[in-house]
Amino acid sequence: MIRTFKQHHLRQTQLLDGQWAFAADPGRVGHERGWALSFPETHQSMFVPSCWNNEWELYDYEGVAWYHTPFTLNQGGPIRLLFHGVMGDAEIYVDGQLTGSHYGGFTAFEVVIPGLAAGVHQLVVRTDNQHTHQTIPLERVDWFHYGGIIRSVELQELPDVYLDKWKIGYDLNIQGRNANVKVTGLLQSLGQHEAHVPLALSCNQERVEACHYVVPAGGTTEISFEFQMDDVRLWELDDPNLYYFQVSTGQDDWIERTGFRKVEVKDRKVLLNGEAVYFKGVNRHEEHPEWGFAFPPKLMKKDLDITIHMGCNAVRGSHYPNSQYWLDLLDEHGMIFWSEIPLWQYQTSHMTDSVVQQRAVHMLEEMIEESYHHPSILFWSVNNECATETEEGLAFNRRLVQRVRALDESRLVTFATDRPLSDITLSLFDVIGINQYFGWYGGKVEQFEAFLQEYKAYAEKMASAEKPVIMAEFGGAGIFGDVGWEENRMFSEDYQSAILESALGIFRNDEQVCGTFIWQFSDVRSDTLRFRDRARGFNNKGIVNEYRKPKLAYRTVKRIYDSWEAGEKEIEA
Ligand code: ADA
Repeated sequence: MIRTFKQHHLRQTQLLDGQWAFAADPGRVGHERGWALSFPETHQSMFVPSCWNNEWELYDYEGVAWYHTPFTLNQGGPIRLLFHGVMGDAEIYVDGQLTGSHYGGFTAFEVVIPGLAAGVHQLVVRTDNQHTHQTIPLERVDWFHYGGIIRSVELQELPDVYLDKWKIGYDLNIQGRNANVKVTGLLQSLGQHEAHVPLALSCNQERVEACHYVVPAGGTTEISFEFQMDDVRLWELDDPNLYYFQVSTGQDDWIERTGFRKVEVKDRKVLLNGEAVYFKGVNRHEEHPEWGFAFPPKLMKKDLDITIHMGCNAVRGSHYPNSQYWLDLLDEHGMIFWSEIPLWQYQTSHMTDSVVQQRAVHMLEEMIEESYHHPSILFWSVNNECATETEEGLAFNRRLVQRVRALDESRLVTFATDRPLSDITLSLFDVIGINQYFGWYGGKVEQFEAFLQEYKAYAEKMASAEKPVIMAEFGGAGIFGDVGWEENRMFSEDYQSAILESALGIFRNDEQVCGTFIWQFSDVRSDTLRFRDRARGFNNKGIVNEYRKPKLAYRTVKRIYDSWEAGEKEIEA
């Protein structure tokens, strides 16, 4: 499952998911031995999508691996292979030929082949999830570097003229409930002859426009439709209306879904459709001990049910772009999402490295392009806990923020800083995310109060006092089942719950704070090689454990979040 709705009725698509041949390549000999053309006979089988670190003997494996599957085309012609997520550096071979490559684990990429004969073909993927000082994320992170083809692989058979890069943008007038909508895209020809193509656009199955276009042989025709929509039903948290747009040529089609809503910042508040929202959130890794990053749709629904039951209205997708199915669920349930790239704890040496810079920009571009239509996403976040007190950090983040704004003016740009009292990048952002762990890594939880005062003074000095603050991470670890009589005993469920209760109370009473994202939703597997102090090999700050069993903190947070209303009125009450 890729989306919760069908994106094509006409375009022939098939999922290539299932058992593929698999060979780990710790010695990196596959190229030399020609595995792209002749796969090693001593292979094992591996389910796609999945993470190899959930399989026998590959628990800790980080490095190169090769995958192979045959696929069959009933008719010859152009094809598009769509990889929804391959960890690391990927190379794609069809019938032994290198046909595409991609860097970065959490965003989709495609390989278009203009002509392939009917019959059976061989698809080989080589992927390398070795992490270094130039990868995103870096080698040292506080989660696990799962490897593999983590999301579905799709084979699409394309007509000679196909639809590509379609996008829905709009300007919304909230009072008038109308929108100027712009739908743009390309007609791409892979054919030998000029083509005359009919094109129809509809919204919720009602025809909006229909025209004919000429597409030169092997060329591209750009299309743009602009029209006004009246009586628009907004995407609201308690009434998340969604609109389906369909473009069709009669031979090819593209269906996308979006919602109409406006997000802006005013007087230290984030406004959604003109109303202040208080974010009752959690940080969630899209990870599970049995599936790694290949998180099954059924469990996504379960995580969604748990977060809604807990009284949340927002999730931070820490620390990488999440799958489209999850975002679809959030869209459908009126939940807010903060989306980010895994730029986690980069120091100046990393941020001045041109390879890192280029990869980061590219990941942002891919994240925004892939997830652009989800109304649930209000925030694009460009980094987490990087050296943003330095000039190098400032220059790098300026570049990232500019790129995000150039691609999407309709959302807020944010980041999560763990050095808020010396951060020199505050002015770049719409909303300031702060990560602080008083009561856990040092100090007492009550210190949050004084800290927020200090931050206020610092933000004034940095001409950023009007920017809303989100407490993007805070919390402590609690080992599931470890409850007792002692007060403030670290790692007990009791102490974890106490930290969250006090912290949430302090944040809710501070007028510059407009939301709280608890660290974290569930316990996640950590990297014991590089993070040696993580008990059980997990980051235990989840308010549910890795199997989604609630800890005491879960019940505490539910009680608190349920007692908060989302709007501004209640803050004053
Ligand atoms: C950081 C980081 C998280 C997690 C957390 C913790 O703030 O952003 O990914 O590692 O600390 O548990 O210490």
